[in-house]
Amino acid sequence: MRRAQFVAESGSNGEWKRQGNRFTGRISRAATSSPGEGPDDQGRWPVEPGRYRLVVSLACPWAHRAVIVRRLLGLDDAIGLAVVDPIRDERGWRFTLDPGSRDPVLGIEYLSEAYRRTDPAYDGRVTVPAIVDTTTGLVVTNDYPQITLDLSTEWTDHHRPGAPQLVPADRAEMDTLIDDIYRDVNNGVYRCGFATGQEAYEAAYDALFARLDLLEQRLADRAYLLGDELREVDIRLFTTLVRFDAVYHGHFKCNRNKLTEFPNLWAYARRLYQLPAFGETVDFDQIKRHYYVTHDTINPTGIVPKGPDPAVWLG
Ligand SMILES: N[C@@H](CCC(=O)N[C@@H](CS)C(=O)NCC(=O)O)C(=O)O
Repeated sequence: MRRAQFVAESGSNGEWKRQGNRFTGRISRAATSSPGEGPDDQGRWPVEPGRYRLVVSLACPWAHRAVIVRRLLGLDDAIGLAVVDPIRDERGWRFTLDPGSRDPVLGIEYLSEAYRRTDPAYDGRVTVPAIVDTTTGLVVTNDYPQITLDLSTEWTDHHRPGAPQLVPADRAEMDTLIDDIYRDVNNGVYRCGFATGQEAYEAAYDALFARLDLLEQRLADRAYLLGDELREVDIRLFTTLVRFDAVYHGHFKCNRNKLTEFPNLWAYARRLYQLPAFGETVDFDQIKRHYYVTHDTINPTGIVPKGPDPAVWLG
């Protein structure tokens, strides 16, 4: 068995098993604590515009979801955004894009400082996205699947007029699709890329392309995955699709097809890209540098490929 990128998350057959999310606080309209207070006895923090900071890397597909949802819902003024350098050093995600290399609101140089303040014993990977409380400096949540759902359902009082309803009243169909896309596509590309056994890689690859084939068929007669309306699940698929040809096809060996070779998926992804909340939040330079430079077991030279030409997204 070869050396894994993340040894603690590798199974005995070389399959990749993502760590769980350590902080699962919720910012909720049902919180019983008053403004300025900490979480209530059920771990719910009060909804308060201006209080919380969403920490992201623009490279990261899980964080990118939250960036898009915040923008679509018009929560830009209600929830601050902190963007880390796409390249971590030995202490992890750092605020080197900010003046003085510190987040101007949280006053920290590394995201790990907030994690450690919240749980001094934490020894897992320090991950984005995370929401940090600016009054205490504590991490409220790094539970990325819940973060975007809560922006839709708990922050409605602060949405812009006409904001899309990303979470439908009846969630059953969307939740099934979200699970399938997470397993086979969002996390599937990582299971290809981080596999250290041939069989584990091939199983992930087969599941990934079988799912993309189904999604390609699904999009033959509809604008969005669930019909005529843009939903949360579209955002979740988009953040993987937009990275596909630039990173996953080569770096993670997801190379049966390029995205541009799936007519319906490609048209769909480009249509989304042309909406400002999507296209204006995509940073191909940060995306490519993050993956190709930081995964040194997969790409030991750290060379970042020049292509593909991002202009294809505008056609
Ligand atoms: N929280 C999840 C997903 C979020 C995630 O993986 N974020 C990546 C960036 S795309 C990250 O922060 N990685 C930090 C690291 O690997 O040390 C996890 O723990 O795997």
